[in-house]
Amino acid sequence: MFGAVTEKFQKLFSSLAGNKKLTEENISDAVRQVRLALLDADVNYSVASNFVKKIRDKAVGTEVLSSVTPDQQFIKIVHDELVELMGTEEAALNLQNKPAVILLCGLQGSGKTTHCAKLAAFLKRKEFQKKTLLAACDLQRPAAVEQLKRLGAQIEVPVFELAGEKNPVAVAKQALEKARREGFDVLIVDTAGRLHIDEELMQELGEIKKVLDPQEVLFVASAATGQEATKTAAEFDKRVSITGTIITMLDGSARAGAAISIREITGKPLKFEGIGEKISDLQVFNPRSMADRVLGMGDVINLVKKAQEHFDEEESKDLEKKLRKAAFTYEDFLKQMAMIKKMGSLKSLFKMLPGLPEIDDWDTSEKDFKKLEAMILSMTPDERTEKVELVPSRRRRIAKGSSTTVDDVNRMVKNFKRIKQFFKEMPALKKEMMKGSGKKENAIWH
Ligand SMILES: Nc1nc2c(ncn2[C@@H]2O[C@H](COP(=O)(O)OP(=O)(O)OP(=O)(O)O)[C@@H](O)[C@H]2O)c(=O)[nH]1
Ligand SMILES: [Mg+2]
Repeated sequence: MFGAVTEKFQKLFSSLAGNKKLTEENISDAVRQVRLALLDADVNYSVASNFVKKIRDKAVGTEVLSSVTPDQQFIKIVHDELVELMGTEEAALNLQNKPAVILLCGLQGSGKTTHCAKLAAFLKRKEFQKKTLLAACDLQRPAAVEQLKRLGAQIEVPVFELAGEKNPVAVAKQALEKARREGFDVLIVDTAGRLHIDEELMQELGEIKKVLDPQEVLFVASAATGQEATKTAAEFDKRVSITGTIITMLDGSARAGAAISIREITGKPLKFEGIGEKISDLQVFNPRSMADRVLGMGDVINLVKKAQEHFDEEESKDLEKKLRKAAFTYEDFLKQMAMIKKMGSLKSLFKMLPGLPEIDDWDTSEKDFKKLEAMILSMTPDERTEKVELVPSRRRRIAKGSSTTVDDVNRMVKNFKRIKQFFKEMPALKKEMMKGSGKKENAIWH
């Protein structure tokens, strides 16, 4: 999915990769390219313009974490903004009525009938166990009622129809009465498709809505129609006030445009996505996962997120003070390693840290960390603060006290000295990196 736009983004980001920092200049180039990629993906023009304005503002004011590269930081900004654009959180269905009525509407062939059945099957699942009635209110197409009945039989959900009835409003009314009478939890109503917005059918939809007073009016949009779907969504919203969108056909060679723009244009959340023809091909729309897929960069985003989450700024500042006084102790070392351990893959992170070539062989596995902790706890206060030298006899004692070997202790001492050195050099290294960027120094390695 989203092959083209993902590829464009990847090219764009790799072109940024050589830069040491995000400058006004390389941002403006990258931002321009993001805009082109969005327009190419058939994202609505004003949505794309607003979007790039936001990422430009954000990127310019952002401190670059030195544990990640500028292009990664930029990807994270684009990702977060995409998530924001598509709604941040999963949107729940409103089923606060008995029966809760869900009305599906949309253009011809967008997937309404199929998604009535998919939703019914979804609500039938163990977690929800909703008793659903499907109503066949598409009387335009001769085969429509049969199609819904077939799908209903497949998932063992009853379908209400009125043979011979020509007026869908009458069918809707009676379906609701039946659902009330028989204690259904949910009534899902299929409606006729329209080739384009057409006055008569819109009016009919309005009347159906009036008799049903539904909790949800879901616009079914085929992702394959790109920006067109956005326009239609806005039109349906104006006429019948939708409560959300189901975006379908995301499994095809869809362009990302519809998925990206619909929420911004209608102000109504994307609720579900259809990802295939099978009944089970339905999932709750998740803005984060969609943004990951659009960018095709889940790994990098997680890495930056971890870097931001797990480095405690306060502790880092504290550490800086200590370093100034050259009082970096084994206890600080342990704390530092604990922080690093929380971040997961140390190797992948350190590979991206400029100026840190030789300490990528550290192992922060649970086992090694336990050893490290045991060794430091076996040291006397004077040893931990380097008031006394760790002569061989002391190293033997530490090894014995912590059930490790003298080799382990030697390795720990070596690593401690390396990281201490690294922190000492850090301010100079940072200054070098930040030269001319006009940015505040990063939060991680203060
Ligand atoms: N690949 C794919 N096909 C889908 C998806 N949803 C529906 N379809 C297929 O798209 C075709 C049209 O789906 P329908 O559910 O009949 O669409 P509709 O909106 O009810 O169409 P009308 O009633 O004619 O307006 C069917 O062949 C479905 O199997 C989807 O998410 N992915
Ligand atoms: Mg249909």
